[in-house]
Amino acid sequence: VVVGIVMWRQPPQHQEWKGAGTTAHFYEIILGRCYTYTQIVRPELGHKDCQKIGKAFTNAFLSKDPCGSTEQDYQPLMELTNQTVPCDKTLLWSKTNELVHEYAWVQRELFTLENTLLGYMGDGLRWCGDLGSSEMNYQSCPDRRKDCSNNSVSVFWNTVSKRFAEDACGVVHVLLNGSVHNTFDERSTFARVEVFNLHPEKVHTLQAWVMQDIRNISSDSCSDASIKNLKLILSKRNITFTCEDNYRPIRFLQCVKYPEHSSCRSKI
Ligand code: N1C
Repeated sequence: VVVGIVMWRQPPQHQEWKGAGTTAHFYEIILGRCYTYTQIVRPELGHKDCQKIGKAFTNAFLSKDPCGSTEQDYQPLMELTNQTVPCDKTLLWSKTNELVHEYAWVQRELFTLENTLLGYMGDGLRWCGDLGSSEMNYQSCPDRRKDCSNNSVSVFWNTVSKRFAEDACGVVHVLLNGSVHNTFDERSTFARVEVFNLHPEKVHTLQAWVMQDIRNISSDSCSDASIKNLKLILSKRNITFTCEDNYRPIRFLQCVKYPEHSSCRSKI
């Protein structure tokens, strides 16, 4: 008689993806951020129900295929987190994540998406669920390029960015990066989603501030081909476009970081 012990490898509890998994303590983080935002950052939103909002957030993706995420999945969450941004105070950005938030931190009346409740809650986090489980997948989540574009995180940003642009009114500002190959990148959320969801009846002008890396300033970026493309798209949409290179107030922020740089050394 042969007595064999068969060692079974534990099957993976979740599907395996190429991207990093859900941020550890995701639920606690979004719940905490919701309370911080509605109680401390904007107490006028103190009536929002963070327990409900937290549940709606996780219900948008738990027990679902993380590569089949849809705008509808996030609708209940969207309805619980509506918020008004005053006209002329919307600040969009593309490839200037750090600088734009430094500027919004100083110019407190300006709103980037991360200065609204939903953007604040989701900023920098990763999350996904699994069709065959009611748990979050902390092991891996779909990578936007290697797995699928309709993943829970990308669909979230597409959905909230769309609403943010639709809600904007007056002059809208955008902070662009003049030191990358495509300053206006057609694949970016700004280009794909936000530009096309500004309402021309409410938004008369898009004003771009194009900032270059202070360590290698080249010729002006507003005359760049990709910016001409943005101007063309907006003129077809009946929105006036203005562009300013190296906007001084934001240059000062760059000078805080590199005070010894030649373009920062003149005495004001
Ligand atoms: O694709 P982008 O920039 O043009 O997206 C930026 C644009 C902003 O105007 C925001 O309103 O779209 C909105 N937005 C965010 O606020 C945001 N926070 C974090 C879009 N994406 C956001 N993220 C994550 O960064 C998200 O995972 C997305 O894929 C990147 C976008 O970075 P980008 O290319 O610099």
